[in-house]
Amino acid sequence: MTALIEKFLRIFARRGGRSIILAYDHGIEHGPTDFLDNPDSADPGYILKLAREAGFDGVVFQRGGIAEKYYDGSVPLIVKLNGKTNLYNGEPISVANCTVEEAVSLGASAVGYTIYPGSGYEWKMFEELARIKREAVKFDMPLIVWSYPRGGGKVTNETAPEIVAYAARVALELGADAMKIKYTGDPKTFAWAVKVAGKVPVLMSGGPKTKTEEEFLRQVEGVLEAGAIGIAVGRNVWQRRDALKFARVLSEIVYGGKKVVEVLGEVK
Ligand code: FBP
Repeated sequence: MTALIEKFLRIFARRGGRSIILAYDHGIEHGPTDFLDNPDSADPGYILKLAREAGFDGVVFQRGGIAEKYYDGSVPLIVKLNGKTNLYNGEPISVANCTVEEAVSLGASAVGYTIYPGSGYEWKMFEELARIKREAVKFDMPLIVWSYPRGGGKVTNETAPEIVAYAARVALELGADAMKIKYTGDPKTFAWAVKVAGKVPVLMSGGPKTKTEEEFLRQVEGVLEAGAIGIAVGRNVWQRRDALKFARVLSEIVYGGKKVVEVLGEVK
């Protein structure tokens, strides 16, 4: 275990080594349509309050619009250093809009960076990530890599088990101190991704809101069973009308070690 992985776990996995991080970079990644299901979620202040009241380990914000203007220090912050919009239609690429030094000055406890392995611009993101890694080490900041294979003509299914495992391995090899990867859909194949991630803690990325609460809770149960330390999710929490109630049920599973069957009564 490296010192930066230990630091990440100390801050973002405070309870039994388990972690729930609330992702909120969707305003740039998908646009405000993501906020329509629960209009309160358009307000970053609401997201901070939600994370705090649910007792989550952290929030993910972009630097400018959000971290600079809303962050109040009440929940550990991960500043997402790069981002792209949904309006962009080319080969997947996401470039930095913030440095590690700037993230530190915004109060961040860790930084995040997305790579799209397989993209025609993979080399560009890998190069930038290498620079960021050097800077992160200098500033003693854990680096969380969002590893989402995409583009280039070879990635046809982002959640195929071999693709997710490849995503995990790439994040390990490029120096991630924690990683966020998509769920393969079953614990057995996800366990392989966790294994090839080596010493790097794995968080599941949520994806679009599932039809039922139970469906998402089963995914969470599956990733924990597979050895992931937790989840770094957005839409599946704050798009729900009763987001706080759902967040608390998630906590019972992730931190409390409960099974889905034990909490189903609370979400029905
Ligand atoms: P969700 O839980 O809402 O999927 O958020 C996780 C996340 O990684 C966000 O940080 C990011 O905005 C989004 O997914 C990007 O998703 P994609 O590129 O797959 O549309």
